[in-house]
Amino acid sequence: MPELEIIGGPQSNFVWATRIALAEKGVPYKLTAVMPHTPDVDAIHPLGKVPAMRHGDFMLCESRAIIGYVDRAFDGPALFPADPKVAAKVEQWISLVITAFDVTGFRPYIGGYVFPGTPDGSPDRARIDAAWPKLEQYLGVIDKAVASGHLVGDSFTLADAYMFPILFYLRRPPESGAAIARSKSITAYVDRHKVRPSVRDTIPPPFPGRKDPFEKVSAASAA
Ligand SMILES: N[C@@H](CCC(=O)N[C@@H](CS)C(=O)NCC(=O)O)C(=O)O
Repeated sequence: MPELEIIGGPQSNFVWATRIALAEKGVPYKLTAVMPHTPDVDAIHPLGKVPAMRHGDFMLCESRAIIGYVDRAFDGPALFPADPKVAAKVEQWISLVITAFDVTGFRPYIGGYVFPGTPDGSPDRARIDAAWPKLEQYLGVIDKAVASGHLVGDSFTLADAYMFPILFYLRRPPESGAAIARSKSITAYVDRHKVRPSVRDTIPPPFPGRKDPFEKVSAASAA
């Protein structure tokens, strides 16, 4: 079997969800930590997004497709529950993360802090303020959805693998951090899953060579 290669920086929430899935499956792989829109990525993803994947001469992109391929092509525990209704619920939450929570909430909001594109690197307030109301609404929905400790049933599923990275990151910016601190269930959900080996072992390092945009916030809240 050729070596599996996952292409994309570990800080990406979708690369992280994919790595959690591979750890759950017990599949070894090489991580090529590159940014979107770099040659290795552009050669595989038509829109230059991460993650991308290489397995011998087979190339693939989109986290859900990569996870589905690995689940079918490799030995190891099945990544989806056998029960059709439970598996469908897992797919439902993955879809909600990919098509709504991430793209119209988390991404524009966190991007305003982490990739502000402002001349001095300060947060892009206009982008953050525009994204926050929708994200706040999503956090209310998510708070209810994770009340039992899992998105689906009573065990960790791929739905949690997709949801966890977003909530982990959102604890640090001021607006989302305060909303999560006020929420009934999200902190307990993050604390429960961050010690799961597949999650704990894939927690991303900070972006290399970049200033931590939440340094001041963390120092203030630690004081
Ligand atoms: N639906 C894609 C989303 C991938 C995605 O949005 N990746 C981000 C990094 S977390 C990216 O590459 N962004 C660059 C861009 O959108 O141009 C998946 O599930 O893999």
